[in-house]
Amino acid sequence: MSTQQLKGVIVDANLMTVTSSKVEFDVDIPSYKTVKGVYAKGKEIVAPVAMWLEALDLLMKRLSQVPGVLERLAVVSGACQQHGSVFFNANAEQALKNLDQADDLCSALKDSLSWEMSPNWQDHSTGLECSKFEDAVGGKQQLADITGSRAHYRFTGPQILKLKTQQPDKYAQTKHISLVSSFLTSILAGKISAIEVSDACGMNLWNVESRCWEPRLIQVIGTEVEGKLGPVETNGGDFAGSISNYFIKKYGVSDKCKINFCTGDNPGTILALPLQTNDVMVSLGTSTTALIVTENYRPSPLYHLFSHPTGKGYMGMLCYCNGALAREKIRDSLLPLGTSITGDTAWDGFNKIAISGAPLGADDKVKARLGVYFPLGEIIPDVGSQTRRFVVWPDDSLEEIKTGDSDAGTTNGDLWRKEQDVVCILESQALSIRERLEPMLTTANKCPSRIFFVGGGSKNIAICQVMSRVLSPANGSYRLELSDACAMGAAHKAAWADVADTTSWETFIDSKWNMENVQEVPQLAKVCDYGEIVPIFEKMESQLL
Ligand code: XUL
Repeated sequence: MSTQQLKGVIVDANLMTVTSSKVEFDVDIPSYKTVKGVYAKGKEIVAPVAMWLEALDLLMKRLSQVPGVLERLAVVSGACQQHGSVFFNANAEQALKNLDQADDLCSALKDSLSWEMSPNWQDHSTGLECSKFEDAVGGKQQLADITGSRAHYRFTGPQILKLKTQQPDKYAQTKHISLVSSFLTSILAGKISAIEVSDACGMNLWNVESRCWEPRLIQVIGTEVEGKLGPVETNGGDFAGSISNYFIKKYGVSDKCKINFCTGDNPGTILALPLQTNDVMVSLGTSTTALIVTENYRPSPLYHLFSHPTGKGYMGMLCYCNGALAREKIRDSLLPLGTSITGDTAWDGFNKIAISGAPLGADDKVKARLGVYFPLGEIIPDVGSQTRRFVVWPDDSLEEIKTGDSDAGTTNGDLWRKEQDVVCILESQALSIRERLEPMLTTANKCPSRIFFVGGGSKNIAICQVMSRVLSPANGSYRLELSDACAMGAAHKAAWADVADTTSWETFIDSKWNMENVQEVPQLAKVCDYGEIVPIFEKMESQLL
């Protein structure tokens, strides 16, 4: 259940796709008049819960039109937009139990919600509430230490506090609070179901290491909230129960079908790939995201740590605002003034320099060139929009090169030719990732085991090669086209749950995943030790703050 669509993917026991279907909220259920699945009013962004119920009915109808599929369905799981919450009132429990007598989900549950809306992850309206969460435990770092993240507007705890403060009647009528994921589990199982452990880490309420609701944070809202939240399921392979009779009667789903606990979309995405501990997925889109499977719980206010959705270990998530746009600006700066090239050939010049340019832009005078290319304000580090260039001298001192040119390219004679931005932007983007991954890696050399590049930028092999040279994975870099990653991950989770009694996730995914789907990224000759530059890169970043 994403922000804009609900997708259903059915795989067989070997993870081969059998069929899939989807419902696009704006297009397929236009009566709600959502724009990209939400209603936005200033900083407040919400989605109508009833629309999701209609979407689930419509998706099931579409899937039931494929012969011979639903009657063989063994397990259903899900991956849902994170942080959103659904507020059930006292009618919900009975209404869910009686689902099989209903004509449709929407009319069956219309009187079961204390608030008909669900706060969306794009909401920005909880600044005041966020400070209360951080103050309650002593600051950003302390909150990250406990919950895996500093306070965020979109996180469920601050959103619940806002509802309690601004709409106390609705809060008082709330008997149970679900995340979008546990809401879906509950509908499918026909009973209020527990929040899943990985998604619980997107709330600023859950103590990730102690695996309990954190009393000091519960207290920020009020002790009554713990009862409304209920328990958290920590075993990712477990079942909430059997599928509700509603789906058996109405859509012909097998009566043996079981419901595995649904998780969040990012935890779902990490299950889309065969990632083992110390493997990293780097998504090179408009923004940049890196996901890592880790055994080291090393939180930071700059990124997120969740429990791994299998329930064992953790996953780190680095989200950057800048990515493709910054690279495109450098690419365009190389073209003669006033010209433009579109399509893949636009990258030819950039790629040639990327591959042939000296690592770290080193030459006989300069040890390294580092840069900050942020056309948009950045999250990691938390700074405003800026473009800065620094040279590292042989004694490791840093000197900022003032180019007078804010965005891309410079004509500052010998010290920085605009071509040098090419290697610099790719290496600096990768160094920032490497800096943050290092504490989470348990390999001897603090480098990842494998890297999987996905997203638009991964189609450009030169970009992958230069970034991979910096990240220095011990067991190779790969790239692949990954569409509907979180839905695929949820399907994998369901298939694993069916055998989780006897097979660990790691063994399962390793034996089922077909490495022929991925393309190996040829490694460039390794000619420098990027590990040595990381502390200098950190020093450079500290000058931005
Ligand atoms: C993650 C986040 C988004 C949503 C999108 O913290 O807010 O990725 O989960 O669905």
